[in-house]
Amino acid sequence: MPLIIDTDTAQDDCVALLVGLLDPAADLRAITMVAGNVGFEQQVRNAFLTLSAAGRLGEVPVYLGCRRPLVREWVSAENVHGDGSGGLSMDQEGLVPESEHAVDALVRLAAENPGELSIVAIGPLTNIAAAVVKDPSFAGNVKSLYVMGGSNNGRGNITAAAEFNFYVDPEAAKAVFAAGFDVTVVPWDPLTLRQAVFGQERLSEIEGLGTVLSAFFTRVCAATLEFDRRVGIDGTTHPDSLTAAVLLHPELVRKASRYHVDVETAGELTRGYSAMSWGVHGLEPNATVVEEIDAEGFYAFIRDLLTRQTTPSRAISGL
Ligand SMILES: [Ca+2]
Repeated sequence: MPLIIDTDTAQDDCVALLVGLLDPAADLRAITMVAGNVGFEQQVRNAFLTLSAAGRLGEVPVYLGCRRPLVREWVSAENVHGDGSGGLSMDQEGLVPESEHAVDALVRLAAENPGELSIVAIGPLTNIAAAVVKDPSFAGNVKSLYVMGGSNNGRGNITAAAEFNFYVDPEAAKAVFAAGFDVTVVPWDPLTLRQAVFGQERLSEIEGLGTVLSAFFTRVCAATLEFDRRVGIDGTTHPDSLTAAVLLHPELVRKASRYHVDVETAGELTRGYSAMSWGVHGLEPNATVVEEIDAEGFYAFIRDLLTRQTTPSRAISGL
């Protein structure tokens, strides 16, 4: 399946990139970077690190996109993710992103392959919204848009009401849901929080695989695991890799329903809140929201991916 991953690369974004890079079902055409989790340049380093860990450095182009939200100041999640790669480092000499802007690349690639490309958007939706503004035919050219964001009438993570990606750029998220994409949403709560958490037993099993990728996974998830435990989540969370996985393997979805999704931009306490209306409020559905997955199947999918032997394209210090 031809796809683009739009990412604020840190922690589970790295795992999602591994899915795009290594799953035989995936044909990853581009990585586009958007302001989100950690500093922009660090996110780019994390993406190159992940490409190297997968043994695919230089094979998939990295495009740099919007460096801040549409109208707001950037908010980071460095308190959650640290540098986003567990302190791993690599000589980045000569690694150059594409010169074309990510928004231009998104518009161009979608127009060159109308109805064929899917986008997995696992950061704030700034690049996607900008592409919609730039090219009114963009939404129609994209086959399907898979969004990690919001909560389905559940808890936020950055505030009580809001999930991080929608909180950081609520105007972008609102614009994307109004743009007419064929959109599928993987929300934070209840889906990710209840079904895509890897507890100690699974983490030990992954660590015991003894591959480059299992060591990479353990390192990039370490800071987030520490944070999660402090806030009462008993394991690592995988919203981004889950989003990529359900695009490539729809059989992992046990239940999904049509909703009208809109995003709060004006609320005093609810900036970035996702209002997911389940069909009784007279609103036309505009999104499919994943409600339940095959949790064991998802874990097995990630574990099997990490079992693969790879040779890093460049030496990674810390692995
Ligand atoms: Ca992300």
